[in-house]
Amino acid sequence: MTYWNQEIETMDPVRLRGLQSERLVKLVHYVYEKSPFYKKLFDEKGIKPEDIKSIGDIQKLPFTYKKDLRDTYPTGMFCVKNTDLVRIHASSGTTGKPIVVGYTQNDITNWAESLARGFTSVGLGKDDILQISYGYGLFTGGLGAHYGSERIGATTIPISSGNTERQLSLMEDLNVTAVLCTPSYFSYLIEVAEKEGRSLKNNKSLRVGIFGAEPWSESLRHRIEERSGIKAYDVFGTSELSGPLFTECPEQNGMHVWADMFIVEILNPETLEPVKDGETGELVVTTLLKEALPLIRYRVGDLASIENTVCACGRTHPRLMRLTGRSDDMTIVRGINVFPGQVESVLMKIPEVSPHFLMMIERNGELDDMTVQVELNDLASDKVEDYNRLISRISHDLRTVLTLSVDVELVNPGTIPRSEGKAKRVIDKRKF
Ligand code: ADP
Ligand code: K
Ligand code: ZN
Repeated sequence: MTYWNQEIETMDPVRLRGLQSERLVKLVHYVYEKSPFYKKLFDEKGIKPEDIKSIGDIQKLPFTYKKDLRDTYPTGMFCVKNTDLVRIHASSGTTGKPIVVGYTQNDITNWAESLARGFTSVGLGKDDILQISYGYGLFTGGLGAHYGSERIGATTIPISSGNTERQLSLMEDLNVTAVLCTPSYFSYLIEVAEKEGRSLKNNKSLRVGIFGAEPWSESLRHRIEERSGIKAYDVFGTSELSGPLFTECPEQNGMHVWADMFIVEILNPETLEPVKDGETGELVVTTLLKEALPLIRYRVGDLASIENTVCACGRTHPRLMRLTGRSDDMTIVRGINVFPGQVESVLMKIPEVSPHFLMMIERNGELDDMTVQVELNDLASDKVEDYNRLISRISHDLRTVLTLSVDVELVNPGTIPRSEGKAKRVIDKRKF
């Protein structure tokens, strides 16, 4: 077992909590002093930095929201002046007006450190060749992964997303060992490679994929691993917390949240009380070391669960389990909560369909109707009876998982638009 930073990664949980306490106390003084936003927020809530004596006091601190970042657009929540900034990124704006985030030199270093730990844990190092197929630019995916890759001394290919033919050629020509991109884009790479008769399964060097930036299911992981012969790991991050940050270890059982840098709380969305280990709730994160844009009890907007037990890999840091979806990704159809991830998990158990699908929601009179467009792949038969059987199977499985009847429409291979970054799954035509 290799570690990037064994002392920290395997630190005794009690000492780790002590370190968190120490850093939280410092953070509270730091933001109060440096940021008019936080000073005002604390004053309004009647909180003094001195009130926070340890991590046990964290619940006294106010929450912060994406809305705060939007209201103070572009840099109103920053704690440093331009002199100390070295980088700016912006969120992809999936759910509204984009937000701007900034980094000091130390912020970039710690970000790369987070990823270096994760990359090392899945066996990547100096001898590896990493193809970074996340978008480069304002999106944090490309440059974030790039700095992590360089940090471990891997040969880094900054290809960015898109230009699928070239992705496949370079992958072969340069003996790439790991690819980093969204799971939906990698599914597309697999598909194009197969179509061109150069299935990734026959690629001898490629062995690891680190996929994230959007929700994906365990069944899609199996599909990807089976069709490409690689090991596929999940990575989580958001622009506000830095970008891609937490990666799965070889256990493939949750992403290690680096507790020396972040405090994670999972709260019941109604009571805002902490839920039990393993229970799903709202993800709330406090950044312990960020200088430019530290966040206190930030309501990320994702539903998640964590496991605090020591991992079989030896790492003591909590694991963020696979995310069901962001809370604002959830659609309510006939009063039932529906996540695209649920649909994906059903579809990926059916060999004849591709990972590309669309959920179309309409209102007919008083009722919501959802149609799931499911794309067939080359394994599908063109006999009418098979076609009908497939429709009934998918409808049945979706009804079981969603507890909702939906229409299923099968479409030909290649019909649903492909995404080079985050996939768009829901088309909601209802007017509210
Ligand atoms: P935007 O919020 O505009 O999409 P980001 O690129 O910062 O901008 O997206 C971060 C969000 O992407 C997370 O809050 C989460 O909802 C989603 N996300 C990122 N990685 C994963 C992952 N591995 N699994 C599920 N969702 C993820
Ligand atoms: K500068
Ligand atoms: Zn582990």
